Amino acid sequence: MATVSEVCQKIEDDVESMLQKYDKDGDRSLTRSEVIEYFTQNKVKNPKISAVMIFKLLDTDRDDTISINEIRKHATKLNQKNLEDAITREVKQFLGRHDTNGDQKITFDEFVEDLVKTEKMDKETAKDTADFFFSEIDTDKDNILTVAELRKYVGSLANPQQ
Ligand SMILES: [Ca+2]
Ligand SMILES: [Ca+2]
Ligand SMILES: [Ca+2]
Repeated sequence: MATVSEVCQKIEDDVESMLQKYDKDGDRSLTRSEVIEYFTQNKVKNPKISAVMIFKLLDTDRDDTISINEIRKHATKLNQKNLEDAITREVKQFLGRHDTNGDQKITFDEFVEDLVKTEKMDKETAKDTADFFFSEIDTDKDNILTVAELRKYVGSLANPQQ
């Protein structure tokens, strides 16, 4: 059972291993000739056609170069299922900790009360902490955290932009 950050690590590892394989000149992007060269060296049948397939799959902006972002997008897609599962688990854990009345929503007061009770915070610190969480997660600003908002938040942590 991988956590969200473990799945993210796996995605980054996949990106690195792909670069290690194909990226001859080390500029962290792949040209068609780099891919063809790799296939030729590894005795893949029809290296040119195989390269066409790879570019069709990965070169989404069709500039004939596979950028690191395009590689990452592809690796994310391959790990999508694990990522979704990890997000679901983490949202569930978060609800399990803070949703005291079990309605699948966390109100501001519920969150504050819970912090006071379980984290032994004083009321002021708890409010500040809750303020921080709600400013990050409560996108529609109704002072209630829903499952959808939590998923979006956990998912956004999972998409490192570089
Ligand atoms: Ca390169
Ligand atoms: Ca491209
Ligand atoms: Ca909300």
